[in-house]
Amino acid sequence: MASVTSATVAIPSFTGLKAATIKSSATVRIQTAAAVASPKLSVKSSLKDFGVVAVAAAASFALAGNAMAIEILLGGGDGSLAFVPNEFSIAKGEKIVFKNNAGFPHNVVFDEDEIPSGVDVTKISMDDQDLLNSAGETYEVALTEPGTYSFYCSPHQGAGMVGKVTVN
Ligand SMILES: [Cu+2]
Repeated sequence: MASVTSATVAIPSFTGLKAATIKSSATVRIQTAAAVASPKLSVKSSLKDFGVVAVAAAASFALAGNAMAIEILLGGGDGSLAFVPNEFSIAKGEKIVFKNNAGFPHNVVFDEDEIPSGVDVTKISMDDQDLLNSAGETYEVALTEPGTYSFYCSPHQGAGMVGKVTVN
């Protein structure tokens, strides 16, 4: 306690300007950290909202029979832990509707190392902890950057529930 006090007193009297500079840069660092943290939180909550909207949107797709969407089943009819189909191509902007079919819970997480550069993996993936628990539940995403994307189901990645989509 005594040494801290003497140091605090000593620095400003030694070089007051330098101490002030250090102090202000420390403040800037804290503000930067807070600024980074809060958008991350809002991205997460907006993804949750998006999931709710996606379920409603998928229902109207089925009714309208919109050609600009592809449906990928989560879990095969034979009980396999797989995306069906697990490799496909789509036009950019075309919606992918992942639909819970069997063997759930499933989710859809893109591999950050196997997507086109510049694409934010958090904006196209479900949260790692988020799961589709009942039949017919959907997760919908549109990919706008051409390239190859790998994705997986986090509970079943080890069982080979992985897929690949090429966006043209
Ligand atoms: Cu799965």
